Amino acid sequence: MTFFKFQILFTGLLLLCANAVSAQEHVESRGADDAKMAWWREAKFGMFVHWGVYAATGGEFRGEMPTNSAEWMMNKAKIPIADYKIENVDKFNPSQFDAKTFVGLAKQAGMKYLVITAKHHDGFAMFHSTCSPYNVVDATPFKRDVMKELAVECQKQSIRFGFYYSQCQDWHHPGGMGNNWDKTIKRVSFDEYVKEKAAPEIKQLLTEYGPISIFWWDTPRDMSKEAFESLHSSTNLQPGIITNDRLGKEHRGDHKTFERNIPRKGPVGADWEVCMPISGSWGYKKSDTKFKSIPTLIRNLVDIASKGGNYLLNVSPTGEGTLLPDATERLQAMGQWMKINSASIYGTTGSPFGKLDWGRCTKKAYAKGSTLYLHVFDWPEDGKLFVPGLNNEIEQAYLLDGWQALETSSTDGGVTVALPEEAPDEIASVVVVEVHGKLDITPVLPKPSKDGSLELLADMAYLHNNEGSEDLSLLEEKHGGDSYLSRWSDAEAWAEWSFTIDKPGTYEVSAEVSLKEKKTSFRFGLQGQLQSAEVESTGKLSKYTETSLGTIEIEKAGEHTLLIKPEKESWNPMNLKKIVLKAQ
Ligand code: JFZ
Repeated sequence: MTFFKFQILFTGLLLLCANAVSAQEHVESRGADDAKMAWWREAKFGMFVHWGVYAATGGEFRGEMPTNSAEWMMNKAKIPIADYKIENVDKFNPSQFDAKTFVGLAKQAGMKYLVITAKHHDGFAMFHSTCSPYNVVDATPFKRDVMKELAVECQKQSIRFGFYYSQCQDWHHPGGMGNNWDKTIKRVSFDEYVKEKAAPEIKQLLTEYGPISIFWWDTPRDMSKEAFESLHSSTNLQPGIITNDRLGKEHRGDHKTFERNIPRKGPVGADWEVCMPISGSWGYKKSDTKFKSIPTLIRNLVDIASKGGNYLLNVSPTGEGTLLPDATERLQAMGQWMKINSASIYGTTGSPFGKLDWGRCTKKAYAKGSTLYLHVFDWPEDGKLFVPGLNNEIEQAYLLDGWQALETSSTDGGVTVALPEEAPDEIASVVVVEVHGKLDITPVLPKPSKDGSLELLADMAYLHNNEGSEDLSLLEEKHGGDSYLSRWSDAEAWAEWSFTIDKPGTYEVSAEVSLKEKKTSFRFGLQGQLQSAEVESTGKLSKYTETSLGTIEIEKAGEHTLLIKPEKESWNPMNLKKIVLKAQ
């Protein structure tokens, strides 16, 4: 069979599967790749593994701990290749490593896929590379192809398997990027590195390790078209493989990546994933005790799912080849929660609501109705869970843990679910609400209080910042209870707030801001009637003052949107806590 025919057959099979699913469930379409992305969207939760020879010393170099994240030790301590070999490569002997136990732990946690560093920036191949002896089989006392062992085991345990590969940075090959400290390197071109090492290694990974579901590029840098093409083309070797957005600047891949932080809102119409270390460092670091708490980890998973994304949670095997008990315990606790609650995570899509006071929501939409999974973080003391704006007829409501039926009552503003006194789970209890028909939810917008003033807080803003990517800097951050817009260095990034009013008229607009530079200018107001404003320095970014910006006319009652857009020529970064509208 030709490769082309094979591909048609394969795509056909995938489409068949996808159709079988959509008969029951209306998965939100995100375009041409629906069939290919189906398993990944369903999965929601994966394990990321940073494992390399840096783990042999736990990120330490001759008694010094040079870096926050252990896999960067060679770079941060400017370790020559020869010394890295003596201190790390020669000492890498993880005799306790057992692929079966390791993959079993991912499975126990409820993770559906595993992505591991086949080669990180240090250039060391954690597989039996056929083009460079700088690899775990030929260069370490361990001599075992750990990628092969994991690939085999993942297949056995039905965990999707993927490789992380640092395609541009390679601190070992003389053509790789990033090593500017080892003066013994006799430089060759980057294209030569791609030809001699990156391309053949990637090809090997995609042909000799069974089915590979994910290829996870990292740290894109400028490269020639030819280099880009030779790396990119390899991914065709695995039909249906999913790639991230970090191959090159113009390469969008199949999904966006968010690093360490969860975006406030998921990007619209795109697949995305948050990768995050379970502790502080990606690679195993001896002194790293910054393990995230079990509640944080579970709530992160829920939070990400409620925004429509996937959670790729990183763990860091030690030089012995095992995880620390801190990591194991956390994964097991997540697994315990998932055992009861996974129906509220797998195969769900993002919340149809705005911000919910008590927690998060995920959903599954079907032809005849929808299932809402209400994740209650803060169990209401009065036993009444209010779901704002929900207008649908309720078919039934119950606790996911134990299926205890719950009474509901509908009012104008939404639905109230009567809860038992005790939360089934202190971290996140799931209340399932099944509704009839197409989802009908009235967005709950802020409106003026009785005295006629309306507060638009930072955490209510919609930010136009390319979903928090680095290229448009503007973030909403929390600091001791307060939320504020910050790091607004980019004049292309802007903010908007939607609200409703019942009294048309003149409103005075003021803003609580801070500003280090002398002054900054921007435009503000309703769409189509923006006006200029300027605010003066408050001395430092941590000092806020309330300043009047001017007045605006609101001609109709109902829904409106107020914007703030930097003035490109005269913008200086300001922080903003809130906007206040006062009826005149
Ligand atoms: C990269 C690596 O340098 C790091 O060691 C780790 O593997 C991580 C998963 O990826 O680090 C990055 C990459 C991208 C950003 C930040 C750190 N980013 O886009 O903000």
